[in-house]
Amino acid sequence: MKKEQTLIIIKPDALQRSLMGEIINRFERKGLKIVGMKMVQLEDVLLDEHYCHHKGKPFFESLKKFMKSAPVVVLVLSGINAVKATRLIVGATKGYEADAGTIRGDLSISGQANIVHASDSSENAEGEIKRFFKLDELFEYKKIDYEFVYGEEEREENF
Ligand code: 3AN
Repeated sequence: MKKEQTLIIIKPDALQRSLMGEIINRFERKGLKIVGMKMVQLEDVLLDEHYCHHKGKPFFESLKKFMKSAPVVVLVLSGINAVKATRLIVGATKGYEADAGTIRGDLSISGQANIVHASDSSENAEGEIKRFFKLDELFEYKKIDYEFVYGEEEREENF
């Protein structure tokens, strides 16, 4: 168990389909703490970096076009094992394969328009958070439900 931060992108399809509140609500209800949140228009330089593992694949240009088609909302979530916990809530990459109960399983049926991005490892999360947020856009604060979201042994100062 470790305290982690992870990066979420709420994609243009979620914005167009009025699903942003529903998605943020699911992360909040889980007990994840929002420590950064803003709306941004993505551009090529950042997308080339973020999706470099897909460069050269047939869907790369279309993925970039989709990600630029409307603003996105980026969030940094904090919590115990936040990367894995968040990936479980988000579900498998393709909406038509994702389990019911997950964000993608419940709200999408596409491989590309799959509602959210969530960092897939602690190392990638660190790099992605730096890519999208300046230090002064991330916040440290105590949330009043903290003692009920975690057990005594799991709590630490300034979680
Ligand atoms: P995940 O978002 O689950 O980590 P990745 O990193 O493999 O999955 O894919 C990044 C994004 O690229 C996906 N969220 C999706 O929008 C797009 N993508 C992945 N595979 C495909 C595909 N076969 N066809 C179209 N778009 C895809």
